[in-house]
Amino acid sequence: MSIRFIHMADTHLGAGGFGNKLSKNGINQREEDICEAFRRAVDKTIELRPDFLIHAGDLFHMVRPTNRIINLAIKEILRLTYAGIPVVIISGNHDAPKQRAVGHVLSIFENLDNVFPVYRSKYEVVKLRDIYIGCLPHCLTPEILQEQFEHVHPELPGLNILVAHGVAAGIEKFSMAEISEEEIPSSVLGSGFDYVALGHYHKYTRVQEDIFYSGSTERLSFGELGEQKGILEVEIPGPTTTFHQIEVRDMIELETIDARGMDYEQLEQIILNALDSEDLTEKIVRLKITNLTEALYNNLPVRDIKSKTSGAFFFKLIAEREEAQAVHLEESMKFGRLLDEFKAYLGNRPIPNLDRERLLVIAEKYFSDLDE
Ligand SMILES: [Mn+2]
Repeated sequence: MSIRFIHMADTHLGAGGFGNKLSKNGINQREEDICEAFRRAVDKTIELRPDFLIHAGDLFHMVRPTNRIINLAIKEILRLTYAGIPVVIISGNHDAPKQRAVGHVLSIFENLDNVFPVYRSKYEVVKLRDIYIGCLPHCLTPEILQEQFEHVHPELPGLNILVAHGVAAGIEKFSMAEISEEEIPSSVLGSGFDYVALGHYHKYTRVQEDIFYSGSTERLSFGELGEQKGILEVEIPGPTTTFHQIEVRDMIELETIDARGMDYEQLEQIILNALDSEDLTEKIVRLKITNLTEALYNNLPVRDIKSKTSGAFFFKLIAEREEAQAVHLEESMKFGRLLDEFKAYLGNRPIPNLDRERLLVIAEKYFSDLDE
């Protein structure tokens, strides 16, 4: 007997980021992007007609998603179960409350047929189509998680899947901010399961031949530049895996500009050429300029950059001084408004001993830092 299922993770419903653009419906467009990626992942799952779907954590981006997001999640999960696809979901670090009394948003799925949420800070085994699915959710404390490791083992004889959310021991390439959190030791991951479905790391990764991260379904940060997003189709015994890519908004990085030895005119021309070198329309774009002298740093052609990048979904400029650490300049609506208010405040107010234009340029930088 063989079983085919979908491994999905880190859908982060409710997350936004990359500016404050609004959709036609007046909702944060990035939040909409992330919902759309989930819808597409569900579409793909239904098209593939698997025996069931496993979601390895962080279905939601936060402990208390908005009503709109909860409604969307229920609708999409029902779309799966109505198509005859049972759903197993475990809690991730983003949707798990820090206090028991808050209650877990995944508990709403207890009320739906053929949806099996595991979120009670303990290891639980769900049996579906004669397959044992061992679920290790995000736990209230690292100590509780440690205790749960002892309960993790395959049920023999039978086919067994382990689902967990955290950092797989022995992987060095983790570069996410939340690294230190939960490490799942090799003794747990390698305890004889036919397949281990992991969540938390956003890059689709084969840890070992039978241990995988499906990755997130959209990009949550510039750290995910260049990564494909999607879901994994898995067949056991084997396992045999097929990655199915989900189309998401483009995120690009322009070639880094090294300003060493340039004068203002040269730098300005090179920046403008760089911004013309690719179509930025509706994309998330980043440009890094390194080795800026103090004088160049304080005189970046901010207005030109702004107008050249106005068609981008979001533009981020990283300007690095010669020796100092990077300072981030961000273009966003919030930034514009704040700066305009500051300009209005300044008005024609006399500023003795200060160059007004220069003050505005510096202010622009501070406001963009605030926006981080
Ligand atoms: Mn996570």
